[in-house]
Amino acid sequence: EMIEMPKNFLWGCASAAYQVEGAYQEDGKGLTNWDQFVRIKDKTFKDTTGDVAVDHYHRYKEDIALMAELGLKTYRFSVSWARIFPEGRGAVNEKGLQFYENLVDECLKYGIEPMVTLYHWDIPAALDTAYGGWEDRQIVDDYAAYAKCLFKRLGRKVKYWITFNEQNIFTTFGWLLAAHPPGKFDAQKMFYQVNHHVNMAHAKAVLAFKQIVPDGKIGASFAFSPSYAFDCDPKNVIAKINFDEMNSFWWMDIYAYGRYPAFTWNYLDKKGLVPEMEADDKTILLAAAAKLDFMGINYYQSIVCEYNPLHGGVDPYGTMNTAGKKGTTEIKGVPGLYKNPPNPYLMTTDWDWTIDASGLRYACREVTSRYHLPIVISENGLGAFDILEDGKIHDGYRIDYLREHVLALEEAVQDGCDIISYCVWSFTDLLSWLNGYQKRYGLVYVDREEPEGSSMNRYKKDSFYWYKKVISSNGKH
Ligand code: BGP
Repeated sequence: EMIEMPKNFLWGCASAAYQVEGAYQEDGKGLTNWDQFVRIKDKTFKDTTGDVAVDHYHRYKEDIALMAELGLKTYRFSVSWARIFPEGRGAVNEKGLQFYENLVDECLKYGIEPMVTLYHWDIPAALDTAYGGWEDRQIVDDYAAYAKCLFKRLGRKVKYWITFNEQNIFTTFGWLLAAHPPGKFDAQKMFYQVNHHVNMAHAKAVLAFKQIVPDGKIGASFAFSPSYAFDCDPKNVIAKINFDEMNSFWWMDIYAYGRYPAFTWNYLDKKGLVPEMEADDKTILLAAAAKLDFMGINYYQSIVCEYNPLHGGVDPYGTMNTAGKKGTTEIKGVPGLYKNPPNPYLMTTDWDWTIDASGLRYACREVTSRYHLPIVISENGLGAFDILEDGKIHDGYRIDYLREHVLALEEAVQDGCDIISYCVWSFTDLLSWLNGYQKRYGLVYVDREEPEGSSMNRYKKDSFYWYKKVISSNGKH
């Protein structure tokens, strides 16, 4: 049964700059890694870029008015670094700052709390050219300078901040799977070095934030896939804990504790993969962790873990399903540690993501008992092929998905978890990084086709009206 959520609970929706804004060359913005990557990659979705996206850059007023109609309490969006610093560092572009200040003001006008992500995967291309972006230690100070600039400009108006969106995903896809920029494959040593740079950038931003915006709240958003052992075979249970250490705690422990977990560190040490660190890095990481205000969790699915032999096991590099053809995902794993077979108990989306509302409750419980921090569910939603008919979108499947997840969240609150926000991914339809525009997540449909070219008209889906009732009843609906 649905319950009322705590007072002031932040019902929200989320987006990211590259996925919604468009206007990729306007008002002095520099090019980003994604502006370049979509042009060189041999894509499965041809001719798709975020050049125009869903034109949120020009239509933010219309979009925020719709958010107000929905009754939204918070809007989570990201800032494109290259709008603020077209060269990544050096001269500030006032027009870029002004755009985000306008966006923030527009939210505040309707009593919508802005929640700002500093980095949702688009790095100024100039920094890649100058020194290889995240691969070079210089990025740490450049990111910190960018973060400070935003804290100073918007810190009085914006209370909630997120340093990084899904560090685990952009580094894995960028340096191991060659699916995101810079498109490197199996670059393991660099992968861990890049992650250390991101950790230091995160830590320095958190420390600066506490100086500049002492009463604000800051966290990082992690793509957390809670895992289950395939069964009670002890080999599979060990596979589960191997998976957690390598894929979850390796990142979340840094945010919350400021140190790397022993198992992973040990494993990497044996393989010669531990990152280079500077003398006071450990102190900085510890200091930042002590100041973290919340753990951001993006939850889409749970994972199953099974024993994977060192020789003859499956590897991490199988086919991904980016076309929405069910059953085309290959089983992946790390030889000697774990593999991830499908879950026989769960249904999947067309992209083979498991649908598991209990997993959200499980994730909240696990984060609460390991880290004892407040939680922001910074993303959760269903990607589907939606059909626009006579101006309507009957997405009952999305309502079912969201209802079960909200219910699971309410159970987690009753279990004792301190959850302060829930953001549906996404508000409007937007660009899916690897799946183009056909995999839709929005509560609001965007017609990029009609009548000719792109009308960009917005249509409220059935799920919009459903979520509106959830918000107005504070979760009781
Ligand atoms: C998360 C990202 C989002 C969004 C979402 C849906 O990993 O933070 O930016 O894209 O996943 O994923 P996809 O678009 O691949 O279906």
